[in-house]
Amino acid sequence: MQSSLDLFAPPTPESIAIAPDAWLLKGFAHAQADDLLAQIGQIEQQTAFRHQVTPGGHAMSSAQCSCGTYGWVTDKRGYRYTTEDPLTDKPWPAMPASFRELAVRAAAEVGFEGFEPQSCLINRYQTGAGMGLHQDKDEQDLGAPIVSVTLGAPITFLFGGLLRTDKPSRWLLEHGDVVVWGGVSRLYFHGVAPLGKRASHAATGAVRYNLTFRRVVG
Ligand code: MD6
Ligand code: FE
Repeated sequence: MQSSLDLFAPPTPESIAIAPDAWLLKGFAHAQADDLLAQIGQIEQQTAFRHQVTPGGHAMSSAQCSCGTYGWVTDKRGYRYTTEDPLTDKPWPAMPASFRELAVRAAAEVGFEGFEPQSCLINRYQTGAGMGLHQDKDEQDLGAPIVSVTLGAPITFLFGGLLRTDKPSRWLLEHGDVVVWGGVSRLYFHGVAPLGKRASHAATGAVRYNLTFRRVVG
């Protein structure tokens, strides 16, 4: 008996081009999502989510921590990467192998072979938290892509252009979705709309996590 239609095969993840050299991989991390959330719980025991302060003196609405060789830090002195967590004065928690493998696989899926992330910033959004339009430009290595993973409650992602005034397109990011971008759009402005009052997911309740994998130095 043979059939070309396997009703039990998982759906092939859809890859949607959202800008030049930028893709939304729907559900790409869905099968690993429980493991990723468990790893966040482990990381949280070695560091802590904190509302960092921008150079302008505003506390960010998302709470953040990092894992990997470098962590992203902001305070009144500016934005930068550090090898130590300023809360513990110890190195950031190690990046779990499952995090790295997912990021490498997602990057390769859209043609960025050999991506080796050095940093994973973990953002935690609660109701009303968002992130205004910004560029990711604190990395020395702008040749490498960025891989971003959504876990938990859905949020609206805004993807603009090279100018802050470019009108952003809007994309719903759901549990297990992965965004990969680099190349032409590496410095495009982007952000997320405030997490909606009714946004929730069985695995996290009214919380959304975002993992952002980056290469920091060449
Ligand atoms: C977020 N993400 O999704 C915020 N930056 O919560 C980002 O700022 C971001 O998703 C660079 C690349 C991918 C991203
Ligand atoms: Fe960003």
